[in-house]
Parts: sequence; C-alpha cells; structure tokens
Amino acid sequence: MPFRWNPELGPEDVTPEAMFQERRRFLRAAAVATAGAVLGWDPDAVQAEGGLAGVRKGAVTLDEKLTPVREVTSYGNFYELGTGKEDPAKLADRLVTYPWSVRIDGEVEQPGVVSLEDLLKPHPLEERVYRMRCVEGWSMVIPWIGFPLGDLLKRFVPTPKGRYVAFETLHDPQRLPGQAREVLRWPYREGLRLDEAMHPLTILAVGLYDRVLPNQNGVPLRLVVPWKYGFKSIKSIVRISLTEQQPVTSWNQHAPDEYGFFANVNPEVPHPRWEQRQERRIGEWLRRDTLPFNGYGEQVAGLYAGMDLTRFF
Ligand SMILES: Nc1nc2c(c(=O)[nH]1)N[C@H]1C(S)=C(S)[C@@H](COP(=O)(O)O)O[C@H]1N2
Ligand SMILES: [Mo]
Repeated sequence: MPFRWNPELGPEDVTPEAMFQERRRFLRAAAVATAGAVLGWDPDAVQAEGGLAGVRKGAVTLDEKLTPVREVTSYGNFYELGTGKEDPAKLADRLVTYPWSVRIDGEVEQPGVVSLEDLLKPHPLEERVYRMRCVEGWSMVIPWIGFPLGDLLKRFVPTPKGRYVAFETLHDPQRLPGQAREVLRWPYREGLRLDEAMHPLTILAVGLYDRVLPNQNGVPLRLVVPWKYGFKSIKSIVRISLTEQQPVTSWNQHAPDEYGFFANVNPEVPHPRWEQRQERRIGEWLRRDTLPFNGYGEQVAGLYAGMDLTRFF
C-alpha cells in the first residue's frame, strides 16, 4: 500500500505502525533516487510524516485565514480520480508516484526526460499562501510549497519561437482509474502564455501545509496559478512543452463557450450557466464578492493590457 497522507498526524500520533509505514515509504523513495537525493530535497530533511524541511517563507504570501487542511485535502476536483468532490481523496492510493519523470520538450534548447529529483534539485522551496478560486464558485486559501515555474523554464532555455507553455497530466488508467471513462479527453491538458508562465506568482507546487503533496492535490508536481480559475492549476504533471501556437486545453476543448483559454478570475464575465460575482470560501457561511484576478490584479493586470477580457475570457 502506498503511503497515505494523513493531515491529522502529529508527532504524538506516531505509533510504531505509523513509523513503520513512513519508513517503508522513505526507503522506497530512497531506492529510486540516485546519490541519495529524494525528490530534490535532502533525505535527512524529509522528516517523519512526510514533512518538508528547509522551506523558506515566500516573498509573495498572504496573511489571510487559511482553509483547514482537512477541507483542502478532502474536497476538490481531480477528474482522473472521479468526478465527485470527495472521490479524489478516496481513490488517492491508486496514484503511485515513484518513480516519476517529466518530459520537457518543444521549443527549448535542450529537451529531455528528467527525473523528478533532477528537476527539483536546484530549486529552493518556498511556502506561499495563495487564494484559489474554482469556476464552480468555491474558494480556499492554501499554503503551497513550491518554486517559480519561470526558474525551471529558464534552465531549459526557451527558443525565440516558444510563445506558450503546454502541460500534460499522467495518462495511466491503472493509477488514475477515472481515465477509464472519457469524461474529458485524456490526458488532462492545460496551457499558459509564456509571459503568464514566467510571472513570479506562477509556481510548481510539491507540497502544502508543510508536507509533501497529498496524492489528491496533484502529487508529485502540480501547477498553481492563483489569478486563474482552479482548472488551470493542472495536477500530476508528466510533460511540459514550449509551443509556438496556443495549446489545446482539456476544458476549452470540452466546452469552449464555458471555459476559455485564459480563465482569469473575472466577476464581470458570467459563466454561461451562472454568475461569477460571488464565491463561497470553504468553511465560511457568508458569500463574499469575487475580486478581479482573484485579488492579484495589481500584480498581473498588466499582462492583459489592451485585451478585451470579455472576448479573451
Ligand atoms: N489533472 C487534473 N488537474 C486538475 C483537475 C483535474 O480534474 N485533473 N481539476 C482542476 C480543478 S477544476 C480545480 S478547482 C483544482 C482543485 O484542486 P486543488 O484544490 O488541489 O487546487 O484542480 C485542478 N487541476
Ligand atoms: Mo475547478
């Protein structure tokens, strides 16, 4: 059985059984890692309970009430693990992630398949608290652990033709049983314009709440783009391609009138089937007004200067 992430586990709960499970997980991780580096951080730093050490406070972070970890990890969308909000947490054990590699290709100087360890090694991890907003009208405030996507892309040196970045999730119905049904065209795909991808707010996350990512939140590597609706933040990434043309994205392909390529949080542009002016923060009763760009307008509105955002929604 793969290690099951337990948000409630504290040091006082570490029973011999829990320690045994953790040790097995740790050894399995160590076995696939070369030269002792596990997922880019020193094995000595991977604490018991899957905790992450050496994480620094991010420069951009919010001081808002956090959504309880139980909600963050038990309510969400990950259609490859079922279409119900509580399915992903239930089916999470199926998503075995060791070993994992990511293909970086397309318009870059040095394409290749890179192990997760090698991909993460040079990138110091930061904790950043971000507001997240699903197109369905709920929102959360989540302390993510990750590093800027731009830092990674620079390492692979985009060519002058690279204008967009396309992402793909793992396609494996054994480990992602929801892929047995064609609710979306698999693999799940997302994309950003290069300037959005290079923006310092855009991160690749490997953890949340001081821990390695729980499977249901997109282990081992997922995108986080806080000014866009949740579906942009693609989980369990195996491929990142630089492209000349705007890439196909799963939701845009599925229902182009409902889910645009840009998907910026925009209270002025209603979804065809509902208003987008308000949202319900998970754990709160009163609805709150949705902010343009999810409250990150000061940082990102400039990226869209001169664009008609009702047309490019
Ligand atoms: N591969 C994949 N990534 C995905 C999804 C999905 O179904 N498959 N759902 C998206 C949607 S709609 C949302 S709201 C977020 C929810 O997960 P989070 O709370 O961990 O961000 O994941 C996004 N990433
Ligand atoms: Mo979503």
